[in-house]
Amino acid sequence: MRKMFIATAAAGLTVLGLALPTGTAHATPAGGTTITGATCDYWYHQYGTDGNVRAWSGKDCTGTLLGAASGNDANWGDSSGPFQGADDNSASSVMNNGTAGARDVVAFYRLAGGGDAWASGYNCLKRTELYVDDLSRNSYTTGQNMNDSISSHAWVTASGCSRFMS
Ligand SMILES: [Ca+2]
Ligand SMILES: [Ca+2]
Repeated sequence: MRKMFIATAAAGLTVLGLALPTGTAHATPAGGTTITGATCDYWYHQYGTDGNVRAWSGKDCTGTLLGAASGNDANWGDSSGPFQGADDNSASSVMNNGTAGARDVVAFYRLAGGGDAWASGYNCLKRTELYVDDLSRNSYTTGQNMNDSISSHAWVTASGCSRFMS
């Protein structure tokens, strides 16, 4: 029994010893990039308040710049406007480079369809929030996660939103 106990304890230590460095190695680069928003910070300083909303395929404003829009786009998956085709259900980070005004908040919708999309879930990004480097931290008014699921957007007033992204 004693011999068996020692063997088990040793095996347990080996598992811990192997698991800790591996877990740390994986968590640090990914977590660091996501949390600091270093690339989003860079792009925000490039674009400033040029009047557009932007979205990227990757987290922290990396991957493909899906589009930049000074107006609304009621369908990110159609063949017109600043967001088209594969832009639908692809955004993992977004930025509000809007200029101060009445409609300087961006509402992102889970579905396409303009005004009709409100009921299917939305969440709003204020100018003062600047950007969201990881959409998976946010959810729509209907509860669904926002990562890889935005299908349309519109510039709205803050008073028109009941939920804000962070
Ligand atoms: Ca994505
Ligand atoms: Ca479109």
